[in-house]
Amino acid sequence: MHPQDPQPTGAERTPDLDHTPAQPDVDAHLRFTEPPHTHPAPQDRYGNPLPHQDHDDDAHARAHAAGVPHTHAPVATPRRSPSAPLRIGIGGPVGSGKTALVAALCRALGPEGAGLDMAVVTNDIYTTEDGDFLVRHGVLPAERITAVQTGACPHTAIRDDIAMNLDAVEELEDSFHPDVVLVESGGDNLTATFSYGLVDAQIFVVDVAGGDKVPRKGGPGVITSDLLVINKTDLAPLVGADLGVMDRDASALRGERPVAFTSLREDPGATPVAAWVRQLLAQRRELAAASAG
Ligand SMILES: Nc1nc2c(ncn2[C@@H]2O[C@H](COP(=O)(O)OP(=O)(O)OP(=O)(O)O)[C@@H](O)[C@H]2O)c(=O)[nH]1
Ligand SMILES: [Mg+2]
Repeated sequence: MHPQDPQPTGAERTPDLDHTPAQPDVDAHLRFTEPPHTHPAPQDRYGNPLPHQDHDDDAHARAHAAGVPHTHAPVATPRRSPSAPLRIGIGGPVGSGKTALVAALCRALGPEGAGLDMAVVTNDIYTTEDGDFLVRHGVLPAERITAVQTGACPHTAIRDDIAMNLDAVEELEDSFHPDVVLVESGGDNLTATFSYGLVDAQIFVVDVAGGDKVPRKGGPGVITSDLLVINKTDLAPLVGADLGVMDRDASALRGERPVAFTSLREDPGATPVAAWVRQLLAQRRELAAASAG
């Protein structure tokens, strides 16, 4: 949190995400009722750093005005032209809630929500299960959802040989010119990450049912993703997971990169994650305007 931010007090107090390791706090998830956001390190279209835009940055200033907890991590930086559709990869272990998060984001950000133009690519090994699920639940028109069958380890298709996914994304972009394309990886392990040749930013989803040790085990997904989502907080009491421990361990490994706690059962619009995406989009648009001007 920036030193000039109003200091929260009492029950609404949010820990300093920038500099102070969080203390164990069983109510940690409550502090993410406001969205986390990141402060991108702006680059021009060739990847050269632009001067740091501090608190005169409009999107950032609005986040300050809303009292949003935030970090100044150099993450979620546009690697491609900031005027191109924002591509967000969603990875994480099997069953952690990736498809549920995609559905939530389509509800919150799509035509029924914030009115953004959306498209989705799902990945399964031999089926089209997740794409079918999203179509069945009507989160977007069917033609905006492409199910890729990877036929191999999910991480291969999002990191090593991204051709199938890239084709699917580009086809959707050519057809619909969406604001945001979500790419859901097949369920994998803690090492799975997306190539930044495929997506602009990546969310890694773990859930509390695997135990509160999961963030501590680290791995590239937990450590380097642009946003770590710890989902199914509603199950924490049932499995004896301490959300404070998860928050402390994740913060220790991730430094300034943000963490959001969600229960998609209780918050079907994934409020903090949707806000993070909107923040990212606003920052990209400002960068696009700055580089056009
Ligand atoms: N209790 C609870 N269940 C959830 C939550 N989010 C997702 N689920 C359930 O968890 C199960 C798995 O969710 P998915 O969204 O399919 O998980 P996934 O990560 O896409 O799974 P794969 O694509 O197979 O790796 C489903 O039955 C969801 O309804 C949550 O926040 N709380
Ligand atoms: Mg899925």
